[in-house]
Amino acid sequence: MTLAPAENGSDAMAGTLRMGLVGRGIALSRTPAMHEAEAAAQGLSCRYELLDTDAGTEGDLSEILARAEAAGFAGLNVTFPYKQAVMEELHELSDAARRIGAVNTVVFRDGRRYGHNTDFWGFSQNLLTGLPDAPLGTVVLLGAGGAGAALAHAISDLKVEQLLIADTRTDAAEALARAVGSQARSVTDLAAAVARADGIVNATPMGMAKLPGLPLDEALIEARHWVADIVYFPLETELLRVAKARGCRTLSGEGMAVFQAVRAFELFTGHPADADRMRETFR
Ligand code: SKM
Repeated sequence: MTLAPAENGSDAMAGTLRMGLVGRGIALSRTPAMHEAEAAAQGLSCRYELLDTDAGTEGDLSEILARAEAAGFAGLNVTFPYKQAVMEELHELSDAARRIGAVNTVVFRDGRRYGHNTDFWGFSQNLLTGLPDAPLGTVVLLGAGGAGAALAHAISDLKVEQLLIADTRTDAAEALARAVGSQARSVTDLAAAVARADGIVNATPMGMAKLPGLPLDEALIEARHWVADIVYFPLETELLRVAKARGCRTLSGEGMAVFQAVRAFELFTGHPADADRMRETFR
């Protein structure tokens, strides 16, 4: 990955909208395909690059951002493990990014860097469109990391009565519950929490192809639960497979991946994006 400057009129990249994803181990990301397909459908020339610090992208986060900005990128998506660290590199944060304490979308404009969190909106949209009748009385959220924080705020904004947050790092779960507000609390007795929950949401990496397994004991899952996962590779995680076999309503991470990209595309380009068209790239 070269991050070549685009200002030069003779540069082959001139007129091409450039964007990228910074992260570690991101070779299987579907985000480049979604952005490039949407741009092509809108008649825009676009190149979305993977800036994988595990696969040859040199420099630290600060240097990568500076090179992308100097090369004329419209913006960058940011993923594990940089969603918190990137906040130090920005001039302004959206309200959601500030509340959540994590940024997954950086927009470069007129020498300033703006941080947004589109995972937050992506999860809500996925839940509202994918499981529109899901009861939101009590929801158990597994994982209080960067993704968990975005989901906790999204779920609490959907007016759940009780959000129960579980993480092996109890201090992280407690801090997130405090940040979310009075309807959230951290739990250590997962069995008791799940027994009174309507829904279970996985925001841990458990179930990813490179981290197979279940984020909770499968014996706790009952048919009356709805179960959502944010992992999208594979689309059917072990959690969703078990939940479906129990008769639960399930929601994969596909929709969240699509909707976070929809909002990021709109922030990068200023053009509305078509979620159904972007979802087609998963077929
Ligand atoms: O927040 C998103 C990010 O924008 C893109 C991504 C991916 O392509 O794997 C994952 C999430 O962290």
